[in-house]
Amino acid sequence: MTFPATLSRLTLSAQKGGTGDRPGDREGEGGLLTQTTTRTQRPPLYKVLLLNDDYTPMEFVVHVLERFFGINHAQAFEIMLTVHKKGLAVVGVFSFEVAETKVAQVMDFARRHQHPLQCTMEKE
Ligand code: TYC
Repeated sequence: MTFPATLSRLTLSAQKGGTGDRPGDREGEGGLLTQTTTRTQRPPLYKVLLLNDDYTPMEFVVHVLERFFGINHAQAFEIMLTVHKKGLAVVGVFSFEVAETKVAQVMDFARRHQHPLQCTMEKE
């Protein structure tokens, strides 16, 4: 996956463009030099959200956070409680592909265990 670059072109007006000594010089073409700067953009990031429900066991959610997000037990328990009390929490921020994979892994794991746990992603 590649990300777009921002190109900005600065045109320098000059009566004479270069000496003609170097291959890039364009003497005899109106005396204009162009300079292009390239900025590589950062890839967009995506928040992965875990949603509360009334049925998924708390210990299952803690296990999901440990297993798929590498979160230690104490922090996983805290995040689970935040979701339980507030309705949702951000459990990580990733590239599109990684976020998509985490969401799919969590949704599949929950489905296989017949829990209604929901996991989604949104652009940061
Ligand atoms: N609310 C659930 C319960 O009381 C626990 C829970 C927490 C469920 C977080 C989902 O993402 C969740 N068993």
